[in-house]
Parts: sequence; C-alpha cells; structure tokens
Amino acid sequence: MMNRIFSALILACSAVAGLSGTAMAAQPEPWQLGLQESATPVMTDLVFMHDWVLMPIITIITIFVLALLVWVMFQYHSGRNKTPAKFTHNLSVEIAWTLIPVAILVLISAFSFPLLYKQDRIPEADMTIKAIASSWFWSYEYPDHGDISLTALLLPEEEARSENKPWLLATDENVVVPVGAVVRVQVTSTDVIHSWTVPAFGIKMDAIPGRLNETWFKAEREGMFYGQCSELCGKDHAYMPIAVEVVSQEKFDEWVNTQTASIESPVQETDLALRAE
Ligand SMILES: [Cu+2]
Repeated sequence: MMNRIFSALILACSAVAGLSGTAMAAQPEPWQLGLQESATPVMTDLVFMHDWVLMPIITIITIFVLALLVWVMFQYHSGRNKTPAKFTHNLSVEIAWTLIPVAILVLISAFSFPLLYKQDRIPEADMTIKAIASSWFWSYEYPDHGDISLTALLLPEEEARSENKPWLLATDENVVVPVGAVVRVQVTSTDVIHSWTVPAFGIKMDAIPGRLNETWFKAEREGMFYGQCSELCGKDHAYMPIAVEVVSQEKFDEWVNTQTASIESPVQETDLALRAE
C-alpha cells in the first residue's frame, strides 16, 4: 500500500519537475526519479508500459483502496455504528473482487506479453557481440569483425575525474557499436552469475557460467550509454561497469580497422621472426 502511494508520488513529482531523461550521456543523474531516456525501440515500449499502463493502474487502485479505508473508518466508526454487522460472506462482493482483478491482469498482459516477446525474439542481427563476465570485469568479443576482443576495466577514480567521465560507470575500453544496427548480445560468465545491464537500452541479461544467454538492442542515437553489473557477484560487484559507445557507421568501421590492425601486427611480427630463423 505505502509502496503504491510512494510510486504515485514519485510519478507525479517526476512529471512536474521533468526530471527524467535530461542527461547528455545515458547515466543516472543526482535526484533522478524517472527512468533513463530511451535509446532503443524496446526501451521506448518499456517506458510506455511503465508510464501509461502500470502507473495509471497502480495510482487508480491506490486511490480507490485509500478511499475505501477512509470511508470504512469514517462510516463504521464504533461511535457512529453502535451494533456492528455479523455477516461473514457476501457473494456479489466476492465475485466482484475476484473478477475485477482478473480483468485488470488481463488488461496488463495484453500490453506486457507482446513486449516480452519483442525482447525475447531477436530480429535478424547485423552483428554479434559476446559479453563475458569475470569477477570483476567484463570482456567482449566481436566474432563478425575479425575476432576483436577487449577487456573493459573500471576506469580508476583519478583518471575518470581528469577525463570528466563518470567514475564507477566509465571503463578503460568501451564497447563500440554502430548506430541503427541490430546487435545480438551473447552473455556468459567464466565464474559466478553476473548480469549485463544497460538501462537506456532496456537490457538486463544474466551472465551464467556454462550457458549462453542472448538478447539484442538497436541503439537509435549516438552517445555514451552506461550500465553496471546487476547481479550481486562478490566483493567488487560495484566495480564492474558497462560502457557502450554508439557511433556512426563510418566511425565504427574506423574503430574496427584500428582494432584489427592492433590484433594483426604482433602476429605478423612473430611470423617474420619465425621466417628469419
Ligand atoms: Cu556483479
């Protein structure tokens, strides 16, 4: 009950203050109450579901239950209602409080099931990224782009502050993806359960050792998108952030070239050394 009132208050406050989604990069803001601004079609639907399906229903139910309580307290107060009723059953009320909640749940499911399937069914992907969790950092592989691999470690506090990046969210290497591409993300872990989460993308996927979980996103605008491991995984759980940089296709191609060049050059050197022997 208090939760519902609190949520309704939060919605009202965030609507009035326009606090949600004013950030430049997609990251939490001080005093933020709403969700992060959406950057993918799935997140747009999630925000709609939250703002226009769930919150109105929660608000109406909360106000209705509160009104019932106030009415009962006022009308059936012992001073006003000397001889209380003794009945224990009322068939029509019982039918109503069974059928009305069922109808509300069916209404919610009409919106939530299509969204669940939209999240779950991966459209034809333009590229695949593999996100591998280890205690306590993420590493990434790009199987479609010459097996680029990178390890994203927490950017130390001093470095983050000097580069004006958000400490605890920024990493030394970003996951780089092109804008508008359907990216399939395969998530797994080398040790314990972690969770790959980017709030602005509407993604939260568990990384489970010995199992490959799949999800997808299609970033609709360029920028930095931050997230954090979201499954309690040990002492440095708070220190394994996720930083996704969405860039234009040209910039992405450039990035791929520099990454693959840095993969190839050491191999070529060893090749030359072997040939020289
Ligand atoms: Cu964790």
